Amino acid sequence: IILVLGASGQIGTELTQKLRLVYGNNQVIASDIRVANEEIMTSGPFEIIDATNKEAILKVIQKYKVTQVYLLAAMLSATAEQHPQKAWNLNMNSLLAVLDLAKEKHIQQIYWPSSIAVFGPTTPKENTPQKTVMEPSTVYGISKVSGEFWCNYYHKKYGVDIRSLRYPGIISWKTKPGGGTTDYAVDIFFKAIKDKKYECFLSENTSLPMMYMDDAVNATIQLMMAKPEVIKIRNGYNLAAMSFSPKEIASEIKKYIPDFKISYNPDYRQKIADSWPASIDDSEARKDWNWQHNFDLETMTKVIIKEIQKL
Ligand code: VAH
Repeated sequence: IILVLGASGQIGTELTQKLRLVYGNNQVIASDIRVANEEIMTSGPFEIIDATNKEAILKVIQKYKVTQVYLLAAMLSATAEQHPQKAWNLNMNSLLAVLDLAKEKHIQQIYWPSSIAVFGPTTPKENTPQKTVMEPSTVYGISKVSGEFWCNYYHKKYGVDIRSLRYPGIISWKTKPGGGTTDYAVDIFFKAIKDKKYECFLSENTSLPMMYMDDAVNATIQLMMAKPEVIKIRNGYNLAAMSFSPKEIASEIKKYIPDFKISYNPDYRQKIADSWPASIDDSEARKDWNWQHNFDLETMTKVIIKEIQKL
């Protein structure tokens, strides 16, 4: 039985939907601090859980005999800069609660997302390697790099089967993201179709590692299904699919909406984006458990435009 913490979020929503498709609706308990979308609420069990409350999580684990937890509850980079203490509390205490529940053998396996945000201004920007300098300059990045070291510690010391991926910016159309720096790449599609124009909060040549939601969800489930012996990295696999700048995604959108106009008005999120790599080397994931992305900028743009126009 699987419990998803943070099932109302951008990734949590689509991950829950895919897990229910793969394992069956009643095998996947969705939970969040707030209710989820209609489909999540009606297609299988749902529980309101504060992911930082270990006792509350344990109660649901015992109620449904949960064996695996996917912890997607977190506060993302832009919001975390506005509420540092709240972000640290949510991002760290939810992870430590779930790690302890695994150490105490209440659950057998954990998925916890890390992020390219673990890298900072001193990290090599191009083709960033799996092992390199990690000096994050954002609250979110500090929580993710700390989380990575805790995951490694609990695996080495207590044998906890924790698995993790350093997600790039994730692009989706079904669920709006909340509070991320890469969220411009989601919003731009909706604004291009609705208004034929978009004012971007990052500068035009800000190239960032990105991935279409379907690739991120499939990578997550593929990692959790892999045999333990092939998992060589327990703090967070680099994961990549593409990199693009606002200028590049705008010109791709123009192939479908020729009179689309983009303007640039960088705000505080520019500093966050500038601290992150431009591209990632994910050869370890491709080697250890056959990771392979399916969507690049062209194929992703084609799908998203088509799907939003159907809404
Ligand atoms: C954010 N989407 O923008 C998240 C992610 C690498 C970006 O961490 O905060």
